[in-house]
Amino acid sequence: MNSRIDLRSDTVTRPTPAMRKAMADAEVGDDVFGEDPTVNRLQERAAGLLGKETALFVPSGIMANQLAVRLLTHPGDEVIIEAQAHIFHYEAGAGGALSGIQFYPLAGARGVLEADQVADAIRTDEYYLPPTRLICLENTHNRGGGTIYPLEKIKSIATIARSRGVAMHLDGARIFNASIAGGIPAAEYSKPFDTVSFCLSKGLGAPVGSLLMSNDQQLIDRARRFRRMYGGAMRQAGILAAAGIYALEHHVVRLKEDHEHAKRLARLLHSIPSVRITPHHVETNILIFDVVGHRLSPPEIVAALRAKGVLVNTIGGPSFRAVTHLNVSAEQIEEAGAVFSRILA
Ligand code: TLP
Repeated sequence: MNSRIDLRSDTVTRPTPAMRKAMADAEVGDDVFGEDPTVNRLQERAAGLLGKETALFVPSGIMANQLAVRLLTHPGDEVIIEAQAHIFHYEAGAGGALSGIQFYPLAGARGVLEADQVADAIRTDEYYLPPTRLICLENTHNRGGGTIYPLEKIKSIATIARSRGVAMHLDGARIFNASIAGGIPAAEYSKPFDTVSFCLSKGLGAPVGSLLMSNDQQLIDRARRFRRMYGGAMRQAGILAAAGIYALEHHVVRLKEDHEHAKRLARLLHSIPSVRITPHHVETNILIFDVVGHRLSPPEIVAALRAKGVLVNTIGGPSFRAVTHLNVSAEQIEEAGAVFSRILA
């Protein structure tokens, strides 16, 4: 192992020895026949945690999101989405390519939309307009800076959606970060949605996998068909599911440490004159900050930090992203802070 401090994403975590043991010991079967007991157990547990009837294990968060889009729309439909959302920004154009939909992106405040913005964007029922079929929200919001979507705003948007016959999908890749930070059960957040996804491979520290949940068994049966079509049907996937079960049992409550680390790093960054960050905007494990008036360009800053063992990403313009996770300790946060002040001073 090297001593670098990797803040590029919470996707970079390595399975712990105990997680690897759970994987090695997993009872498995062929999941294409529905016979992998560990996958079945993970699906039941995930559905229970999110307060939904049924769940499907899929290889990635993108597949979970794109299955939802496919299930809840028809080609030519319109999907309302926040303009920085992962589904719109980072999924390689999948919504158009795989579901034939178009997006109606709306600018949110750190990723959060207001109900009246959404209400105004829902199309009236004219034959020459694209039918609004789906609203996708993201909680926490990645490019918003790990923002927790306020439950009241979700409920207001859902009320409008229901009254206009529009479906709702939650990209809950980091829903447990929202739940732990805000003290609201994940099932409460997920209640207003027709479909919900979450990722095991982010802050929860599993190597692979996401889940798609719904109360509608027929919808999840169709998701299984599309998962097959997209090449995501897996065989002895219980080895991966075991890591997921382990993560749900051992790595949820500890997310609060990541949040404390992120808040501490935000304060350290705030004390550097060239850095623009609002520490109280850091609600979970993602920090977004700008560096202004520095002689180095953003890619040069990334390279200089990397040379000192601290890895972060640029996310456009003067903006950078740092993400805390279970492979970053409190001491490493202090070390990273010292490296940031040396490079950015
Ligand atoms: N996010 C990744 C990158 O793709 C940006 C990261 O490093 O944060 N929804 C959200 C909100 C996500 O942040 C991500 C991954 C996904 C979905 C997709 O998950 P995967 O990578 O499992 O397909």
